[in-house]
Amino acid sequence: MSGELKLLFAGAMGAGKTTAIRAISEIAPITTEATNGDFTECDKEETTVAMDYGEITLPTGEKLRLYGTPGQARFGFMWPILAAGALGVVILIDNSRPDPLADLELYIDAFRALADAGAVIVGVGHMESCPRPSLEAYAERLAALDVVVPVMPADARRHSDVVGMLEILLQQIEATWAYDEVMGGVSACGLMGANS
Ligand SMILES: Nc1nc2c(ncn2[C@@H]2O[C@H](COP(=O)(O)OP(=O)(O)OP(=O)(O)O)[C@@H](O)[C@H]2O)c(=O)[nH]1
Ligand SMILES: [Mg+2]
Repeated sequence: MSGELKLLFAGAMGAGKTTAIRAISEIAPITTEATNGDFTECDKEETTVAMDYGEITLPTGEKLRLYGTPGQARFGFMWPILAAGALGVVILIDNSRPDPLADLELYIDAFRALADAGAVIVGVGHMESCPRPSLEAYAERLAALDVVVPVMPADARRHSDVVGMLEILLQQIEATWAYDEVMGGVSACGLMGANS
């Protein structure tokens, strides 16, 4: 196996990137939380200022490295740095934000090469309290952007939701990037059993 196996979590402030990595990491995640000075954007106490880092073991025994981006736009310069060498990106959307479809568009644009390669999954959170926009609206916006990637409801606090997204994303990568070669022929299936 050459190179590291790396996935990225991206999305707006408060979308749940740090929460998702915390929910599934087998090691104590490395976080870079600082006091949130931008309550207009999101009213939570802390925000990521550099990155999150966690790990999960694949059925092969290999480590899948999980990186979370800082959501604040002023740290946008970190996104391509963290995306370097990533196999794919989980884009998390907070459906309670003012314009979640605009958020979707922003992050698809930011990770356009991976989206074009089908190496993206979109997870929509806070749907229990904010069911709109609907998943159909997301699918329509993705189609309008000429992007064919899965979109699903996902609560970043739930281990099964986050692992479920990773499984689908890895299968997607397998289908589009000759993932077998990258992974030494090992299927991503079986992740659901890990750390549950
Ligand atoms: N009710 C509800 N809360 C959620 C859901 N997903 C995430 N959360 C909560 O939303 C918050 C997300 O916070 P973080 O994980 O810090 O968000 P982040 O994306 O890392 O934010 P930044 O680092 O500031 O960019 C946490 O309080 C989660 O518990 C969901 O589907 N429903
Ligand atoms: Mg964070």
